[in-house]
Amino acid sequence: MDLADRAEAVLFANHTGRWTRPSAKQYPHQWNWDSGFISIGWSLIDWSRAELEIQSMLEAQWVEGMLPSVHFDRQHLHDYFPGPDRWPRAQQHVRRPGELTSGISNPPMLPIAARLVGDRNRDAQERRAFWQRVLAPLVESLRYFRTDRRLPGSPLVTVVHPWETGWDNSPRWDLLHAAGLRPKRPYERLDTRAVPPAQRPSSRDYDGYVALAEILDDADYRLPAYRARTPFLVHDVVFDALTYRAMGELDHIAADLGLPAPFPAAELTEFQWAFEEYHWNERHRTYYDYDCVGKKQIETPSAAALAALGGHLVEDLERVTGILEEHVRRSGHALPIPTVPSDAPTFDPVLYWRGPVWVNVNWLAVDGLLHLGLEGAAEAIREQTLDRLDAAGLAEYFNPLTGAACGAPEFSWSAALALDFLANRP
Ligand code: 9WN
Repeated sequence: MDLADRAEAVLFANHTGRWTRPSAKQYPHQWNWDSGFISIGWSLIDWSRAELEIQSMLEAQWVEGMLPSVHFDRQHLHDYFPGPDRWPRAQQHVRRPGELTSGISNPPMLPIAARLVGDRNRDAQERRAFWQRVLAPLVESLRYFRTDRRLPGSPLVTVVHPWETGWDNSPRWDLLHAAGLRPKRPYERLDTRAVPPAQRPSSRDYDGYVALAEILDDADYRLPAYRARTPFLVHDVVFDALTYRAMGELDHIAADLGLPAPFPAAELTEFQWAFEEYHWNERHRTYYDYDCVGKKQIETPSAAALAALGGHLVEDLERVTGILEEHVRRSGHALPIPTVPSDAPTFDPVLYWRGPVWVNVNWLAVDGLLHLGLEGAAEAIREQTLDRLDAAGLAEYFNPLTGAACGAPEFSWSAALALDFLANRP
């Protein structure tokens, strides 16, 4: 079978009837940012499933507007840790009775996907009907960041948990280690049953993740109460960049429907200025995350600034080529882009977000480079990523030194984004 057929087969196999699991064994529920990427893949082969993917995620929305990171499947509550019992108060926030969710959000890929999925439907009536159905809840999901996730003086999104960023154990979040948090309730991990522990976060990482979830739940997910007790509050460069893009995409959808812009231009400009102020580092000439507790940038080498190009708010070509060249040089000129440059002391070729190649990171970088007209660089990354997938399979992530598949096999966003890469070849 060729790569496109294999990718289609993965999506069909992971589809539950309501949504697409990231992977059958390791991640048996619906994940928010995964569903964004996955719907982009579905839009190429079965448009109605792309719409269903987005609608299903919206069914997990909170009364405050938040779209949670995980939408649980009741049939698999014993197959994944942490389940909804680790987010008990979260269940009181869910708008639709009966839905079970996590208590944190995820990078807002869903509004971006809604725009791309809509554009792929050539029937203008169907496209508009879809956009009419999803626009209001998607706008609410971004407004939530403004109303419930802002710190005084900054319009950027305050991210409360490494799981919220989707880059769980990235060295970007190693500041959590210093806090030495331990959960109150004992717990048992399930993630190392099917994937080797050397490819998964450490016990110390999990102690921190579970303890933060407890603090969040005790605070009833309210930022002021959580802020008083947590060591972890960040402005994530990828999250902020995607939020900026998401606002613009919803403005585009609203304009198409003849509605006023939900996010006025002044708001976008204010966000862009703050992005520059908090994330740009003149000395290292790159974009870093910002630690809102320690009130300083997190100067950790990673591919985050490249993934942030998918947010379409970095326009300075000199900066972009500098960041890309530096990352590639530090990684022995190997492509696709690893999550951490291979010469960094924190680099580990198989350990999850601490070095391996992830398809979504490369997809976001390619999308951003194309947006800036840097076709040559974009095509090189796209072709190398497709070669890797073709050779090693549609796995969750890859060893950048050997090309070997790591993590869960038959991973949905790897399949979905492979389809998109193939469709976008010139
Ligand atoms: C925790 C589903 C998710 C991705 C994340 C990835 C991983 C979960 C886990 O899987 O996180 O949310 O159990 O490790 O880090 O990016 O959305 O694919």
